[in-house]
Amino acid sequence: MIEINSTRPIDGQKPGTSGLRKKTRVFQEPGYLENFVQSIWNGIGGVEDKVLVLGGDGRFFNTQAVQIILRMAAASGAAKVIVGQDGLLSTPAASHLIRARGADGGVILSASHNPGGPEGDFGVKFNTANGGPAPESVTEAIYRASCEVTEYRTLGTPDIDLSTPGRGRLLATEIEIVDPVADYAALMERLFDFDAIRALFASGFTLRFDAMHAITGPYAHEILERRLGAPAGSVDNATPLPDFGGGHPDPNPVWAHELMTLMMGADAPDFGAASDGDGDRNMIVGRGAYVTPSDSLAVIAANAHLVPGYAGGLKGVARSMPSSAALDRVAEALGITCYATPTGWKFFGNLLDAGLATLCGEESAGTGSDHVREKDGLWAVLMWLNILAARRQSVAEVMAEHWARYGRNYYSRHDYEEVDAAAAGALIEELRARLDRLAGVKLGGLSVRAAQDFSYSDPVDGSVTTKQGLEIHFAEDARLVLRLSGTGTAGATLRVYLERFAPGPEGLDEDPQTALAEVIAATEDLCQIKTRLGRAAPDVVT
Ligand code: G16
Repeated sequence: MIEINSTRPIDGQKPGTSGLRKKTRVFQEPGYLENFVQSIWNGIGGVEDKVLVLGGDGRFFNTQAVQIILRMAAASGAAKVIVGQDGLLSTPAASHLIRARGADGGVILSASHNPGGPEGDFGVKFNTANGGPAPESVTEAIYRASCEVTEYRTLGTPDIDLSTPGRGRLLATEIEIVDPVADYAALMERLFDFDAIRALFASGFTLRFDAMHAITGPYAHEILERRLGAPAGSVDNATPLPDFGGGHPDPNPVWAHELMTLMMGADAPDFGAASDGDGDRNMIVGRGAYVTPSDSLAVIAANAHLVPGYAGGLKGVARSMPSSAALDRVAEALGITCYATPTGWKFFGNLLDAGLATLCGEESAGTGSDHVREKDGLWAVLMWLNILAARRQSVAEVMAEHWARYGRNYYSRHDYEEVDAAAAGALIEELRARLDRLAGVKLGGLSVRAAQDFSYSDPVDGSVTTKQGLEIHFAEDARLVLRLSGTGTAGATLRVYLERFAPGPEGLDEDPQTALAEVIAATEDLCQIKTRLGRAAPDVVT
């Protein structure tokens, strides 16, 4: 029954910031997915007698890919695969299942916020036994295996019916089909004060959650509407679709513009939120008040004591280096350490496992805690709801008080998408070569205080990761970071992160692009992005 198919290595199966992401049609090429999955098995020392979790965000090709992976797990002797009903699991729910069931790891099918469909993107990610994205040592081993793979194992069996929870067998492998929402919803009930949030809704508080036709629809419906009593219809675009309704399931003001328009208008509800394709990212917006991910993380840290699951205090916090220093200010006030890591959730895993950090987050709309080992979109929404239920203030009031106390880190990210990879690479390389000579240089109205090529030494396992972004600090309490995205599937994406601190009490209410004008001008002065990349303006400004 086991089929052993000979194959040859396929170029480019190197996991990026978050697993292997390619165009869907690339994943659909004969043997492409099989080669990579076999390379995962080989890279982690085989799956014989192991327990795996499997599920995805429901994007086009999810259904077929789940069946292929089930057959390959069984053909390689896995003891058990726990799979989400209909092949669905949000990324945070998969992380939770791995941990709760003591599984050896899991395969998550998603290209996150990237569009889906036959012309969109697909992705495969391996998470380890702690529930988190595989660290670089493991992704490297998987990549090496992909360069050496000569055969893959599968079965000639028909597809398994995944439409009903229950248990079955594929060869000797037990297949357990689970409700994708149940365990996760129970975890949320343990962390948050559901009574207080229910009382908030009962008092007339209104919410709009945009699931963007992606995986969080069923989760948000169950938790926000059914368990917490948000009015029916509070969860919008709640049915997951294989192409996300043709949209771009990235929860930021650009791609969630319908929600933004609603929240900035006269009929805005009290609270708005959105999540992405696989449910790990979030956007938070109050009536007339957009909250940047970096600010959201800082507010969550400052108010975590109001939430039952975190009432005991925070052991420490962590943020990705390009995220703003708003979190650092809260950490200082709390007397705890704030770690700065490279971009990529995998870098938080060791800090969370070792008990050095309780909360962590990224400017790219990811926020989370040690309850799982992934960022968690709905968790962030519940954090805010719990905080608002305890404080009984609007989002705008919470933000105003936060800035008045800690000062405001104005922040924006400018993305130049699908630019020529060679030109973007050269821009970064040339700037890297000039970093040593930048201190003291005047750029626009600002002067460079220090410049560095960010590298990270993991305080837990000592591993060192280099070349993680070019960081330029200005004497005027401003900062510029440049790096190339590791999640794109076409050309290169240059990310420009801009930040400037306003201590207050004056000047806390400016438009961020205005407040950052000098940093934007200094960036152009420094690297002439627009001329070199042939773009008049960034493609996405968040
Ligand atoms: C992934 C990673 C995040 C990272 C983001 C952006 O998110 O998990 O840690 O911040 O990519 O990475 P880049 O700037 O390299 O594109 P997701 O939601 O896409 O899995």
